[in-house]
Amino acid sequence: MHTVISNHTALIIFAAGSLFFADLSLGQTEKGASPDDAKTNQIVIKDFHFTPQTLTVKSGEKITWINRDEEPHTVVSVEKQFKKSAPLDTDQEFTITVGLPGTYTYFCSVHPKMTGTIVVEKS
Ligand SMILES: [Cu+2]
Repeated sequence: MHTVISNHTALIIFAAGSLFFADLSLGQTEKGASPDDAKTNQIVIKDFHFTPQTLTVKSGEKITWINRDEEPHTVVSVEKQFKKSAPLDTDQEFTITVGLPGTYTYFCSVHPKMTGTIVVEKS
């Protein structure tokens, strides 16, 4: 019983630590680029997956996708909440500025099983 509780606590601490680290690295990227611009969030396309699968951002922030696969991929909003990308070749990027709060789902039109979600919160 005691052991079970300890393991659980350790897991929570680990999860909290990972979140903090992710936040920190995003902050550093922003600082290095251009401090006056809105925060830029990145989604990596690799091995036929969007990572992170679900990204939470604030209205007005930017999101950049970058294709790290050898295959072309696209980024297409299911409900046309943003303009679709051109086919992205290896290392090509696509950037949008997110609009109204809501949940945006998107997919790759070349490989429709590739999907991702953006959760936009009020800024
Ligand atoms: Cu694809």
